[in-house]
Amino acid sequence: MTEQTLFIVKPDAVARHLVGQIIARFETKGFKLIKLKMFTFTKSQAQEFYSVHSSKPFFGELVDFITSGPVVVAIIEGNNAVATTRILVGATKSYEAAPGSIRGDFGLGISDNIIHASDSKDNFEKEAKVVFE
Ligand code: 3AN
Repeated sequence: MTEQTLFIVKPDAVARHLVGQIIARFETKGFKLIKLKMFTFTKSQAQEFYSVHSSKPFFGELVDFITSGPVVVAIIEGNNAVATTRILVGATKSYEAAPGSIRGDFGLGISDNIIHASDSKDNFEKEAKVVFE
């Protein structure tokens, strides 16, 4: 079923000049780019974006990291976009992510884990509002 999702190339990956390679993975897989933007999160935008994690011990670290430099956010469209994107992204802890996944191939960190992707249609809609409106 054709649907949309959102991913964010995080500050670590932008700083390491991985933007092109990461976007290419989604285009090669068959997804269509719908929106693309480079920007830097403000603190309040980051707190809203990650509000589902506000009670977690790593919330402060998460907000500090995502606001630490520019990010690239994309909305993509294609078959089964939400779940398939999560497979392409890989496990949260990059050092455990499977080779072949984006985190598995490009990083070792947890906060600095290369890429964010919406984990549901509801969260995609909420996240798209925070970053594009
Ligand atoms: P994912 O990004 O794989 O959906 P979530 O939703 O469990 O992972 O966590 C959101 C973000 O919070 C992760 N991308 C990661 O940057 C950060 N995070 C998750 N677990 C930890 C942790 N134990 N320590 C520090 N940061 C974490």
